[in-house]
Amino acid sequence: REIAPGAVHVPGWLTLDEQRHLVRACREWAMGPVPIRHTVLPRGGVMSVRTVCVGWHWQPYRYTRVAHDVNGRRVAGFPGWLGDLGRRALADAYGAAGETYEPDTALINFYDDQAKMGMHQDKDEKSDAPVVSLSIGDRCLFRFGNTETRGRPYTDVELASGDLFVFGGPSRFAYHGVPKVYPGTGDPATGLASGRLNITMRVTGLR
Ligand code: MD3
Ligand code: FE
Repeated sequence: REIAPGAVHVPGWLTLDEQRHLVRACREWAMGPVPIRHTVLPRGGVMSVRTVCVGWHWQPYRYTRVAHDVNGRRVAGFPGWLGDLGRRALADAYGAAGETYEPDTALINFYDDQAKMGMHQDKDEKSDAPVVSLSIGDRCLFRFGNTETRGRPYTDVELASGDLFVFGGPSRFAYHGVPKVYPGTGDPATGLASGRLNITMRVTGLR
């Protein structure tokens, strides 16, 4: 379960009911006030995943309350129940130490059959608090690297629907990516007919 110091994988952590609830919430967030979209990078690249945020809006490479890059509207608030889920996730992955975790933003990524995410570090947060990741829908190949380079050494892990992953301590600033999703491997009973959903909770360190 601990694939590197501070990187803990808990397969099948979410119940089917929790997955259904999250899918329904993500579907509503995807429709506004700031609709889900392919993020455009500063040098013109377009990400293949589609992203919607709650709490704070991530635009490469900063967090704002208002989505200047989409429609100028304020993002939806970060719901209390999602923070509760994050604290429970931390407690279950690490044993105690979840009580004080106060995530204030969630990035929701939707992957269609072709979408992927290149190797990157998440360092736009001004906090070294852990990241909680929840996966729903199709399985994917997740690549967890090192803090020094985009390349080897890395560890490949399959992430499936309901899996929890927590990245803290020395793993918080490691390179990671999603080289591929496996189409048709999800359970439609989650409410997601196809594709993959990933929800990450973070502490921005902003106020
Ligand atoms: C390790 N998302 O949103 S989740 C991202 O599946 C992101 O959509 C991927 O990378 C996805 O930034 C991977 C696993 C993950 C998320 C954040 C991390 C691993 C992480 C932050 C630090 C270290
Ligand atoms: Fe990331």
